[in-house]
Amino acid sequence: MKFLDRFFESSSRHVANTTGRRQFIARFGSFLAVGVAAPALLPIDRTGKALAAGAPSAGDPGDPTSCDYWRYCSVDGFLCSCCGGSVTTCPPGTESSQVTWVGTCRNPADGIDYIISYNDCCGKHSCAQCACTRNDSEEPMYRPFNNNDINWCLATNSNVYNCTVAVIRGVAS
Ligand code: ABN
Repeated sequence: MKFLDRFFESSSRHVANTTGRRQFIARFGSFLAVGVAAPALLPIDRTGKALAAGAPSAGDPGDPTSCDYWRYCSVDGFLCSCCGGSVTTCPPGTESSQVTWVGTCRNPADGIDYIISYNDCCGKHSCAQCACTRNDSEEPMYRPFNNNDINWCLATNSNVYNCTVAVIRGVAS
């Protein structure tokens, strides 16, 4: 604490001696503002929040265990909601891929197009339940993030593909 006292005293004196009072207050003010604002600018992993994204406010019609469910408009794989997980959560013992492909699906409840990411859940074994392949807005393999025929279990502990979740990432403009 003494060190801090001495540091602030000497730096305050230095600034006060070499500048005018108004300049000193202005500089001290910007120093405080940076200290308060900086933590807000630090990078934050928002994956958890995105994975927890809930239903659109107008409603989320349909059955997430059915391939007809609106969020699956560009899915290719096994539906995690049939594999012990849900439409947004991986089954216990599996891990969500952080790299993924995205599609745009229209929610029939509000007519809005949403960006959906299809994260593969990785580990254990292939779920092999509720196989679902729909290709709305899918693009060829040379645009991999818009292609659904890829095993995205790449940067995960296991490369074994288990099933796929469909997470709303935002509204398509
Ligand atoms: N992303 C689903 C998937 C996994 C393995 C093979 C093809 C597609």
